[in-house]
Amino acid sequence: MPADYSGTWDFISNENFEGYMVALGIDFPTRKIANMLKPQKIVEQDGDSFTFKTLTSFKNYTVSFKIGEEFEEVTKGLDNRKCQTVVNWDNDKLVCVQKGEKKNRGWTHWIEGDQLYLEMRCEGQVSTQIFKKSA
Ligand code: VL7
Repeated sequence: MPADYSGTWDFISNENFEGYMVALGIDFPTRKIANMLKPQKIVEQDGDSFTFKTLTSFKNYTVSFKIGEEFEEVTKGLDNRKCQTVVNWDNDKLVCVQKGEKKNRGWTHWIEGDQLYLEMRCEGQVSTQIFKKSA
């Protein structure tokens, strides 16, 4: 049985989101707003098929994928780049590689207790967000 990510997860904390956004070339006013946000993650999981919704009062972002199947991701409303994206299991972690203009871009999700972790990587920057399972 793979890990179960499904559910609603509420933001707890952010580390170096600023550095990650700078690496993505996000402009200063947008970063100022984005740094204030407390995103909610809504995850739908059906076997190896996933939908991740990131919801905020400013912008929303949704991505759907199947484990091991590369697809074209357009980060619409974020940095608006095209990536060749693939997500794989690493034991119970979900490891995403976003091939494109930016080097070393991707993210990893894992669960510890009732907390959902997200590490986002771009160029040399690493940002970690923590979420708590919604009541
Ligand atoms: C997606 C934002 C910064 C633009 C707005 C910030 C609002 C909320 O990679 C992500 O999620 C994955 C893993 O859960 C699934 O897609 C995080 C948000 C990253 C990057 C760009 C700042 C403007 C963000 C929609």
